[in-house]
Amino acid sequence: MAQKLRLAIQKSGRLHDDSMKLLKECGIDISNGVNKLKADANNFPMEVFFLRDDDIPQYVEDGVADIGFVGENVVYEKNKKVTVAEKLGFGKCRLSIAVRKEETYTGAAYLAGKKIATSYPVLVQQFLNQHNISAEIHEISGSVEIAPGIGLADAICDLVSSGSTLFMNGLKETESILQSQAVIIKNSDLTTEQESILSKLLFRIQSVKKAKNNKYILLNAPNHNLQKIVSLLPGMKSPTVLPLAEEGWSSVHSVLNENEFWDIIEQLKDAGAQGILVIPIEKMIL
Ligand code: PRT
Ligand code: ZN
Repeated sequence: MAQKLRLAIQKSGRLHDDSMKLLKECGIDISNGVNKLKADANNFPMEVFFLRDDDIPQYVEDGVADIGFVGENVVYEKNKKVTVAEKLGFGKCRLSIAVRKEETYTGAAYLAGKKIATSYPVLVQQFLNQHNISAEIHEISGSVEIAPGIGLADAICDLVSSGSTLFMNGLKETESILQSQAVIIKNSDLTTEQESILSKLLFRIQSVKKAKNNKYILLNAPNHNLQKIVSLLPGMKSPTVLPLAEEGWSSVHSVLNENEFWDIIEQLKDAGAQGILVIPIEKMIL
């Protein structure tokens, strides 16, 4: 029987929906069993396991799952024998030190001799070692942000995204020790067949990610400034230029990167471009 790739994703929580969405965008249909422990993909040689995120690195190291979608914060805290194969672009957050807002934080040295509450003892200890600081780490598994308020700790180290949890608990973020996002991890002993399925999956994921970072742009350009407008638009190879029914005008089609988008739009308008349409791209294969 042909082999399947076994993927572990979070059963429920912050990474679940984005993981499912990414699979869908990759054309992988696993609509048949989200409430079960595992589900088969209908149209891709893959089986999906739904697990707690903390357990995913262990399952992948042991080869119970071949690959997993999980946050870098979990990968580096658990420190299992797995390889990061690709960043996924969702679940972005940072692991940060925070103290009571009225404290004066003078840098990492502030933490010397202090008590730090965290669910990430391994990463916090690494940070302290890098700065040659000794402090007491108090490991707790949830609601870390209340620790300073109840006198359990002087500082905390926890995940932050918007910062509102810290703010509501009278804390301020003072130092980031890790930037994190969801990644694919893989077992180190995949068979050739499994590696080949993984390459297909990675190819699809990269196409989806590229498409998200780019927009398709259409505009009308006066022919007298066509050269200038085309030079502003790199495109995948070079922009497409088609004559408009109206004499003296052309339609120009191209692809623009999200990062340079607003800059270039301004320059295009200045060069006389009109009727600019910007359209999302679903997949992009170079
Ligand atoms: O049940 P299971 O063990 O699977 O889930 P979990 O409760 O351990 O994890 P979950 O679902 O909360 O988070 C899963 C992953 O999402 C994390 O491991 C991170 O990789 C990622 N992620 C991204 C976050 C956040 N952003 C985040 N903001 N995980 C947690 N938070 C928490 C943080 O701990 C704090 O309590 O949100 C709060 C801070 O958010 P802001 O917006 O107020 O700053
Ligand atoms: Zn968890």
